[in-house]
Amino acid sequence: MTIQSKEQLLSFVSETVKTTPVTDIHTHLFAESFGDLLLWGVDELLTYHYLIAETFRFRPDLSYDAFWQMSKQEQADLIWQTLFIEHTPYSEACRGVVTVLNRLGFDVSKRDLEEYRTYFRNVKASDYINRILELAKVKTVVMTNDPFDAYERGVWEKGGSTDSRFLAALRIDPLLNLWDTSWTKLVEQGYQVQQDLSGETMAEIRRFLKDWIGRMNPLYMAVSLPNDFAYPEDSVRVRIIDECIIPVAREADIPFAMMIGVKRKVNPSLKDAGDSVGKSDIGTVERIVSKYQDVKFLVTMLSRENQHELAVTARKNRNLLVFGCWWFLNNPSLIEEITRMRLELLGGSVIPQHSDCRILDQLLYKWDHSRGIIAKVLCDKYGDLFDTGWRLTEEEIRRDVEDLLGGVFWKFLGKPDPTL
Ligand code: RAT
Ligand code: ZN
Repeated sequence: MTIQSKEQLLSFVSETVKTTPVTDIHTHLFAESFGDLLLWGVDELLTYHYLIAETFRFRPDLSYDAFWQMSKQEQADLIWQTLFIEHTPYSEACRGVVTVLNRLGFDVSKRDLEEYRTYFRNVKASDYINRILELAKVKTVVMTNDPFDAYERGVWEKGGSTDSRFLAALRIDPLLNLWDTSWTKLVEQGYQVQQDLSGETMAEIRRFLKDWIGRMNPLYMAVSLPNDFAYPEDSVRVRIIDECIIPVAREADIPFAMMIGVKRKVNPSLKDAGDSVGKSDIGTVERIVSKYQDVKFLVTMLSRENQHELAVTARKNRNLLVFGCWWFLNNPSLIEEITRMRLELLGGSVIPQHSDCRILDQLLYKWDHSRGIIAKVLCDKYGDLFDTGWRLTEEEIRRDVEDLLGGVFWKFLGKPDPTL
């Protein structure tokens, strides 16, 4: 049906973005069969590493050791007191907790942490997974699966995920970023590799990757890379990319996802919260994606400064799909700016957002907040067309939104969306 008035257009777009089910292409969530790796509940929400970093800013006298020695509940109490009671929770990560509690039906004006805890003590994981995925309208979650993690390996040996809503991504950070310590872990898993990459090492790394691809059936292989990642370069990392990752990605026909721009451990005392951001050289992305045009690359970059040139690079290379507003970019002001710019340069050939959730409940806020912004940008773009006399049908808007919230990803993979 063709939409005739601007008012009708804007309300249809907002409603469609709000209700269209999402494929969340990068999270740190897990299916229930992964046991303790799946995090959920209010104490996990409050001890999210984004909030830990914010708490230390208001607690100059708190020693790092003292904090890490506390129980999870004590940490959560301190974070709640510091960020939600003694200050107003308007940072994006704090606001997220409030959005989640509100969406779960709590009266947030009471600020009663014990009431939230009581609720969570009485919920079963499987029911909660259903409730959150339904409320957040997330149909598929892509996990981050680490073959170097002994506990997780055990889960895969028992069959991995039996829940079709949770799909795998093979994460290989240690292989590319910490070879000096990770090569022995390959040896422990039965691969004949040498630290100096000699002998059968490259063939064995390929065998390792292919074995894990066979076990996990991942949608892509992924790595986070430092801001000074360079390509080409005379380094172990680049040799492994050229001789192992690229040929295996090509053969398995899965993309290589590069998440570029992290400065790991700028403050190691903060643990997971101690990583930072640095600007990267877009030339590195340009060179690798144009050298391997028959391989697919999913790329996100962490620095705001790299966003425009990344979108331009995607215009030149159809084997490059830009995704998400990652980590420190996952803030309303930046999501809006970046989404607007990407839609202007790339139309709908982009994945505007992923959640990066570490705690199941966060799906509620990460997607609610992002959907609102994506809708706003789309309303502007459709509105501009409307003003010229261009008319859209409801079906066309539904198609566009479904593409942005998952379709583009599945088409890029060359796989049917399993939920359709
Ligand atoms: O956003 C985060 O929670 C970060 O700590 C990282 O996990 C990042 O998203 C990554 O995937 O490396
Ligand atoms: Zn992540």
